[in-house]
Amino acid sequence: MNKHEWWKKSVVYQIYPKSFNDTNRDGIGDIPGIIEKLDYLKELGVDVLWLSPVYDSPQEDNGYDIRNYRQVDDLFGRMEDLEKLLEEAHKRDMKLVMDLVVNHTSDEHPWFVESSKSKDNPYRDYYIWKEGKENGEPPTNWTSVFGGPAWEYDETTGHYYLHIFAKKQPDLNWENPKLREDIYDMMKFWLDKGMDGFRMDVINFISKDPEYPDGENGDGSPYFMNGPRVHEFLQEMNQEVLSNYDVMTVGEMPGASPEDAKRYTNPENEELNMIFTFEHMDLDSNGDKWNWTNLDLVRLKENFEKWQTALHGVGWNSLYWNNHDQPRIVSRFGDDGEYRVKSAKMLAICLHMMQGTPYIYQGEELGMTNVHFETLEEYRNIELLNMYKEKKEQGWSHEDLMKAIYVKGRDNARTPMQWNDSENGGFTDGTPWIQANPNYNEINAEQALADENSVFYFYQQLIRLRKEIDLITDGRFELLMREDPNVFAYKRVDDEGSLLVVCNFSSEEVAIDEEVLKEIQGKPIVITNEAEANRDGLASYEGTVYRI
Ligand code: TEU
Ligand code: CA
Repeated sequence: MNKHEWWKKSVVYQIYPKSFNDTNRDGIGDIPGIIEKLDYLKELGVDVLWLSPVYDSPQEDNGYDIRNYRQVDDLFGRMEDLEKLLEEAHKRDMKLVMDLVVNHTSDEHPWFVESSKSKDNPYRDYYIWKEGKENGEPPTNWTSVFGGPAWEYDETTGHYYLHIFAKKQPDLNWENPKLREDIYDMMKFWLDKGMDGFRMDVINFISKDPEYPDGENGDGSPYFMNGPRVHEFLQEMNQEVLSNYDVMTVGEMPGASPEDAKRYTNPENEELNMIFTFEHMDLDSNGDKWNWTNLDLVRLKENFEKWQTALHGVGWNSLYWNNHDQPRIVSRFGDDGEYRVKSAKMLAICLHMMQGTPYIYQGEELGMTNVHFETLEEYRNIELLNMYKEKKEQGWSHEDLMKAIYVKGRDNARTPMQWNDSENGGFTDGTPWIQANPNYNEINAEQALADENSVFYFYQQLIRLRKEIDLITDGRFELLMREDPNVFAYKRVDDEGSLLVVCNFSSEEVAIDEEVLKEIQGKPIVITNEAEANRDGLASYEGTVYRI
């Protein structure tokens, strides 16, 4: 590992600013609110902070629709606040990574306003405009990720523009070299301020199939992802911008396979440091994410094994259970009732002992859970609100829809961070933009900091172990007990020895395979969530790591 690869030994903490900490009582988290909590984050021990977008935006998709890339949204504060945050983070030896959303902008971005004016406007080719089909239908049958067609007809010029996400999020045309230059300049603007890198939103969507064929899956995939020029664009971006700074990059990439990931993250290709895969997040649904099913642990294990093995010695993995788009992991693959604390710790062990850079999403370190709002009116997220309408028309019942929202809705991740047991969990003294999860009385940072057995201190310990034990960063991955439906067991191996990780994903006591048992008998424990570890089997939701 060379010194520029500091991100291999780092743990990243994702902040969703809108829901983190409000200081001016408008019910919306803000940058001064983040500064206030830097010591808390330092105490946790994370190395890098990733901020979801704080740029000027009409907030159709909570800032993933950017109107001005070089300005901070008033909602969150001013540029001086952001500069202060950067300075204060650096003072504490933490890095700050920005969200880079360049597959699309807001339709209120001046580029788009110009682009829509006429077919010969100088900004016309900044976006993807096409004529409709002869029969009057949109250019392709692609649908938007947020429902409805991915094309919007524009009266002024009689053409359609492409929006893979909301209507208010038109896709940029990366085929246009002028657009690319403008993006690179904007990236330099932030890196010259001292920012430490970027998380790149749906960055594998920037190259589309130039033929624009109709999609076979009814949604346009695979034609809008991993297109023919994506590697070329990323290499150019690296050449023009990234290679001149000591920064980290992580590309969010729905629909990327381990083979794709090898190309994106192999340092020889000079593209990105790592990517976010979606494969492990899609295992508990059938196709459409709202058609949820229970998790089959055997498939989850296979999937991690595939990624761990494919990228070992070639590229680099990111490791995550949670982000602002995903339900809370303790409610999803753990138990948010009786075994909340225990299962949250087990899940943390399971992920953090793998090879890659772990990401912690705000509140994960407290074992925060999914939310069950009574009425649809309490929800805010555009994706789930659109989905509700669309599926209602298709005949889904209200009950089934609410259930799907409880299990899969993105607002599960977006309820306010729970700081203490005062009103709104201490997030705001005003009216929060989205209600707090009522369990803040019991689950909150103040409580966690006062309890030495909390999930918080467990994460702290895991982060520390990563600094102490090189095997965690470097070792190769070997899956054990492959067919077992409840136990996720694996080894991390190098020349010096190995770590053996056993995790019970069930509330039952379960047995361990003979061979594994032999290996761990009497061996020192590195970390465990179980007081009586090292018996013949595993207790409910036990997670234990042995040094072999
Ligand atoms: O997400 C990309 C993405 O594909 C998700 O929309 C995902 O499919 C969905 O959340 C599953 O429910 C990124 C951002 O993380 C997300 O917040 C944005 O809404 C989206 O891009 C558009 O910028
Ligand atoms: Ca505020």
